[in-house]
Amino acid sequence: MSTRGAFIVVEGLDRAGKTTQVSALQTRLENEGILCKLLKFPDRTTAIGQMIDSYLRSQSELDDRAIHLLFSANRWELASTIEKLLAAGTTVICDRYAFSGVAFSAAKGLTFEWCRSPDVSLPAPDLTLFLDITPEAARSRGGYGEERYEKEEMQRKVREVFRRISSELDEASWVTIDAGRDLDTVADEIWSVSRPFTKGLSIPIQRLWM
Ligand code: FDM
Repeated sequence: MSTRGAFIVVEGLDRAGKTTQVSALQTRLENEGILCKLLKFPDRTTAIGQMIDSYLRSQSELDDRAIHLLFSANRWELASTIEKLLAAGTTVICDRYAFSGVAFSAAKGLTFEWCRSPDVSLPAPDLTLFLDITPEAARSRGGYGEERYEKEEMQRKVREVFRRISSELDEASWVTIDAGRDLDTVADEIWSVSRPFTKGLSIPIQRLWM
């Protein structure tokens, strides 16, 4: 098999600096001349994404399972794009993915197994960077925003589910980064962990939770 691009997912708690770090990683890749594409979930631009956006901004109400399935459908509508990019040798960086799906819905009380099922067989990340921050550090960064899940109690529960996901995954593909440190230190660690993956991979694209 010829070399393909790597699929790198960045997950994290609110206030962990995820958006900043994802764009710093993209800049470093581009500076190295590595072809890369940045994606973000939820992708609020699609028809499904607009329903998700309205729910997150509390402009509509949806059953917990219905919104969970919409988040998953939003990934499925981009799954073939991700596969094509990887096959063409592009490194795909993704701001949130299926792990957020499980973490937020399980934090609301849905079972872990039920939450995973609609995402089974999506393209699996080769590397997931989990930007971890304590609720106390998040508070010291100015607290949370206005959207539905941006509340301290919810973030605590989400963090617990992320920890469970981390304990059940292969250590090589899931790396927890202490995002409570200064931005440059975190960016350097993200780069040193990601760099080996950017040289291209010769293994087939893996499938989630199979
Ligand atoms: N979120 C995100 C979910 O609940 N499920 C998912 O599958 C995904 C991808 O949506 F609170 C939540 C996480 C977050 C919100 O995220 C929107 P951004 O990164 O703030 O746009």
